[in-house]
Amino acid sequence: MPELRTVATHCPYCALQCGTRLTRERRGVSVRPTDFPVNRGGLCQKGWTAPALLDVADRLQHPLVRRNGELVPVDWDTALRVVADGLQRIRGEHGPDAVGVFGGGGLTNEKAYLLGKFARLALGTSQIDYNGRFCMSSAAAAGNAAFGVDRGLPFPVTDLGGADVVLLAGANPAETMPPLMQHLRSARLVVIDPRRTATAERAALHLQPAPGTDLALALGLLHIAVVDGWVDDDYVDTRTTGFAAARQRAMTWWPERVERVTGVPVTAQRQAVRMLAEAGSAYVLTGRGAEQHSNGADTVAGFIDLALALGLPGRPGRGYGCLTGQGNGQGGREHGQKADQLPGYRMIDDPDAREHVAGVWGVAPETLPGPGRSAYELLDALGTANGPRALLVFGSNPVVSAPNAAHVARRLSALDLLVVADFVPSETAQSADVVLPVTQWAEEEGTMTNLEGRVLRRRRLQVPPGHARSDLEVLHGLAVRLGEPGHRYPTRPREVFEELRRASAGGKADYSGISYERLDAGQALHWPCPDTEHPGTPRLFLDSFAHPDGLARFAAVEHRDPAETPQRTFPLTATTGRVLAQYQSGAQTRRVDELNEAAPEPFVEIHPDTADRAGLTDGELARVTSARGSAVARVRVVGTMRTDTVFLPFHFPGTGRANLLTGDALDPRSRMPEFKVSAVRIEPAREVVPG
Ligand SMILES: Nc1nc2c(c(=O)[nH]1)N[C@H]1C(S)=C(S)[C@@H](COP(=O)(O)OP(=O)(O)OC[C@H]3O[C@@H](n4cnc5c(=O)[nH]c(N)nc54)[C@H](O)[C@@H]3O)O[C@H]1N2
Ligand SMILES: Nc1nc2c(c(=O)[nH]1)N[C@H]1C(S)=C(S)[C@@H](COP(=O)(O)OP(=O)(O)OC[C@H]3O[C@@H](n4cnc5c(=O)[nH]c(N)nc54)[C@H](O)[C@@H]3O)O[C@H]1N2
Ligand code: SF4
Ligand SMILES: [Mo]
Repeated sequence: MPELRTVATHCPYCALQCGTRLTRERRGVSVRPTDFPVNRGGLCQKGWTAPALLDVADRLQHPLVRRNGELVPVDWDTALRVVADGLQRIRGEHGPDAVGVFGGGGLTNEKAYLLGKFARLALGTSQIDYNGRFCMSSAAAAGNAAFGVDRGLPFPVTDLGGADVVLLAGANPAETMPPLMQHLRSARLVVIDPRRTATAERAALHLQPAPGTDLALALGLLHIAVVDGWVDDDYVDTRTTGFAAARQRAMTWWPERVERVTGVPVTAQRQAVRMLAEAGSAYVLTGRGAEQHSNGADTVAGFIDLALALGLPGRPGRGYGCLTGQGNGQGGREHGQKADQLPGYRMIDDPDAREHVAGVWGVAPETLPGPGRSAYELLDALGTANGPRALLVFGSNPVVSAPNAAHVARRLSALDLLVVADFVPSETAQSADVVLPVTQWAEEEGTMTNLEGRVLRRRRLQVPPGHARSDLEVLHGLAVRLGEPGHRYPTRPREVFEELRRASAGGKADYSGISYERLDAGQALHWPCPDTEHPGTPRLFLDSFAHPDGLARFAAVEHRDPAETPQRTFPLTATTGRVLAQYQSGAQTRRVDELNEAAPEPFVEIHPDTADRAGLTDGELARVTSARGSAVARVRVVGTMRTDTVFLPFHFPGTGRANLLTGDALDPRSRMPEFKVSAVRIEPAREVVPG
């Protein structure tokens, strides 16, 4: 394909997928925002600086194989043969489940689809999951249970522009999706966040609960809605089921009890409910702050219950949604890279689903493996007696981003074979046995599905440097060396998409009516889109919910404490999250000078009194310690913090990893780790004997 001078595409980072136009200038690639509806001419600092990613100094340009402890450049055939031989040997000795695959929510739809197919067919393994488990799984579990389908926002972002009131539970879009804030300009915001974030600064009402207590708060808000007479009885009767049981649970959460557990004053609780109930147009949105808990799925269910009681979901100008995170966080969870799923958001243990997908793949249904382990459980099992002995990583950097990170790094090093496909030497790639250099956004074609369920085209501007190949070519190359027919693993994204359309047909996330032609003609297509005349579905649930009876389900949920609560040795709660200028594990953004200058190092936010008691002053290094270990970070004294809580961003490597603190507790339903609560103590780093 020739190089172009300019293309319309989308930002490589988050799920907002801001529209951009890239142009090749004499001095490199320049980016401009387009008038795309989600960003309408806006970009955040990461989007503006994204072209720098295309030529970072240590861009991977050759396959690397570890020899005598060193990663050395080799040609592609050698690298792929080393991988294929290793996989064959391990499979031969230990069976197909001895090979694991770890995918990512940043992969295009085509890559996510082909990765799932490759795992189930070429490797025959059940052991595939992806980093979206750390991101979307709690909201997905609760959304599926309540509505019968899981799409982050069941309405376009632009609908928020007409809102009077928006409740944001554990989301900080002023830093994590800045251009989204223009759609919230005319709304009064209710923000639930233990920290006074940039988003909370814009709020009409900021509720500041202790981390891990959101479910008590949600139950308390439902309690107030019932007692103060705000429940929309008509809607509850005609569009939902299960209210009586949910209501009964909420009745024990009277406001004073909620205040004792969460720290949110009774008056503020009442005000929040009144604001939502009295608004003509109101939305409830959740983010990772409410979701990344060992009770994350129930917590989201609690907020959905509140939204249902107030009659919001599935009505024009109202709704519930979850702010999906990664660039293809939505599509990434629909095409079969999740342990329990097949394409079209089908379940892998459903006989009809297996038959349909096996038919498209041209194999017998019984050859498809069953469900595998969830992301953390997969990482935790690596190199153990029953766990995988080889792992292929496509699109994640778990050495930095997985919970209990020191343990995960040990598990990775216990493998016989670790293979990482990436375009930069991430911390995980640096510890691999084989590193495969791949193309990135502006060097490839494909589709992404943004947080509104809208399918978008990623377009190629230029050729990759050196010997980088696309992930699709890598999968093809490995598959044929494993003895698979090559035609099963097309390398042209459009061909993969055509197959994905057929595989998704009739599923919940039905893409069968979506084509590159329609997308290239500028059509806005939100799934489900079951045929080529279908206009797509920007708004779900307006007539009915996706359960067979058309009704939404209340969930009768009960609050429980996080896996760890503060006690004598670890008297504080550490929570974690994001800053504007860094993205995720930082593998990409820490390589962009302007972003690194804006957010150069790990830090810990702490209340002045708490800092005083710990003998800490602003700007010095602190050691934060949990039952797992310690992280070192620079102290930021912040007057608006809760005195019982500290905050660390998770974007930094080495001893600054926030995930050295986080533990192995998982939500029983979604298998989401408890990223947002660890019991810790904090002390000056200089007084601690290194070791
Ligand atoms: N700049 C930037 N933008 C990003 C990303 C990034 O890494 N950097 N990542 C993208 C991805 S993948 C995702 S998932 C999204 C995430 O987007 P957000 O959900 O907005 O991000 P977080 O910072 O993880 O969490 C949001 C807030 O939750 C709060 N919080 C912590 N504990 C609790 C709690 O117990 N209860 C409540 N209610 N709140 C709590 C934190 O203080 C934080 O302000 O962002 C996307 N956009
Ligand atoms: N403590 C704490 N930990 C967290 C969170 C938190 O809030 N707190 N949030 C969690 C959440 S929500 C998320 S989403 C995860 C994210 O954490 P990670 O999964 O580590 O995400 P990234 O840093 O985006 O890593 C993606 C890697 O894949 C590479 N990559 C990008 N695109 C492609 C591609 O198309 N192909 C290939 N082969 N490689 C690609 C990038 O260069 C990078 O090295 O972190 C989780 N970890
Ligand atoms: S908000 Fe997300 S998609 Fe938009 S420019 Fe920033 S990182 Fe890119
Ligand atoms: Mo995420």
